[in-house]
Amino acid sequence: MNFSKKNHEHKNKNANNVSKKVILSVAVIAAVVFTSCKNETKKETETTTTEVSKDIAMTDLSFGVRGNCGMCKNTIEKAANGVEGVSKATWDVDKKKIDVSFDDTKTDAMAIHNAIAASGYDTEKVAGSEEAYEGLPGCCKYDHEMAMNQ
Ligand SMILES: [Cu+2]
Repeated sequence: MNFSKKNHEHKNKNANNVSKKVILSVAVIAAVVFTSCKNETKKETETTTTEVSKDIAMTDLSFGVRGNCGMCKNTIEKAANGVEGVSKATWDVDKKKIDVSFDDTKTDAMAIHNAIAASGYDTEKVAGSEEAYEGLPGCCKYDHEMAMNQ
């Protein structure tokens, strides 16, 4: 009788250990699942953000901008990219032309023309700032008669 009771207690203790292990495993799995869910949620948020920015209607525009060289390209593109809402600006040194993409809820074509002109460069609509032109390196002092959109 005594022996049998002791054996029974021993069994109970084993059962307790087993359930503790099970609980611990479940907790670990839950933590892993929770962590990966968190990561997935974060990824989904990022994806959504990308989709939203794709959904925003981007306006593509090309117009003439005078300039000579790679340094001009840097200055012109930096000026255009500095306008809030502009996502892409590529000036072509041979064609004397810039391609820009911008969010037309944030800016417009004239703001981009003005920003480029302020950096010293003539666009087909706005003459470049003379003061900024004076500050350009010698190689960048382009001819104001230069044909644009070549
Ligand atoms: Cu230049």
